[in-house]
Amino acid sequence: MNDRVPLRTNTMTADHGLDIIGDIHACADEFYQLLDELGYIRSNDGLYRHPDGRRILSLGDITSRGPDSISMLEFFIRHIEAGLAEMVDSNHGWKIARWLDGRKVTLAHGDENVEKEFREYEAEHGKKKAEELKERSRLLLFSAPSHMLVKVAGRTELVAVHAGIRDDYIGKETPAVRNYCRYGDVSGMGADGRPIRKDWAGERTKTHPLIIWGHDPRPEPERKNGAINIDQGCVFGGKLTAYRFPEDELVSVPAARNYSGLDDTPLTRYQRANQASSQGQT
Ligand SMILES: [Mn+2]
Repeated sequence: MNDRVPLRTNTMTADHGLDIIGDIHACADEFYQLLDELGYIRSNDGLYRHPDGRRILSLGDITSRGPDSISMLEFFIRHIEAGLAEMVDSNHGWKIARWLDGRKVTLAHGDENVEKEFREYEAEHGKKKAEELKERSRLLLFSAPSHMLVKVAGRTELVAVHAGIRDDYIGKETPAVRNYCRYGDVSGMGADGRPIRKDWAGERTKTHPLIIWGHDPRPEPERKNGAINIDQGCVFGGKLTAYRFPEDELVSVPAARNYSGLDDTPLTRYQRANQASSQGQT
């Protein structure tokens, strides 16, 4: 159904614990630092394993904007194959998948960095190796489920999704559901040319299952109506966050710097908007 590439499973159990990771955006240094903080240890085969058997679940957008997209693609290809990690679909992931599939797409918003990294990879490792990695990356990204159901004793206790989900979409994989999970509740474009993102979590009327999401950065993790945003804009100089399940703990590492090349970032816009609204309340 997903461009002839079968989807991976959309169900996980959390027997030994899960570490759900927010938007990495090619920030490999911070990602490996976070794995270290979470207790993962690099084995001789190059794979990161947790002594308690915990697993990694990425909310997607592992590439683009930051410096190390290929490193993150290779990490998730290898760790998903080894059963040590999983990853859901995302807007940048979907764009890169279509680019790797030879579709006509415009690479922008940091996706052009991925193309540049693949050119450099080919110059260093040759065309054959580059084509192999591109094909494996294409399969990795196209086979990602739109959202992950985390089951405890057969019941869905947690949903991990990139940009958001409606409660009546949970467990479904239609084009509308997949689109919503990638981009969230978007209604047209604002005057600044950016998509208007509606506050789907704020409008949520249920509090179960717990929904862990990213995509829309804010300076601190935000809990709202049984949903937790764990995108702290690492690539914009914020933090990379993990949500530990079932411990219900948040662990973040600070970004070494703002990698995005932008002065006006989602984090600065968030701060401006919140200053404006708190001044409006006086
Ligand atoms: Mn995103």
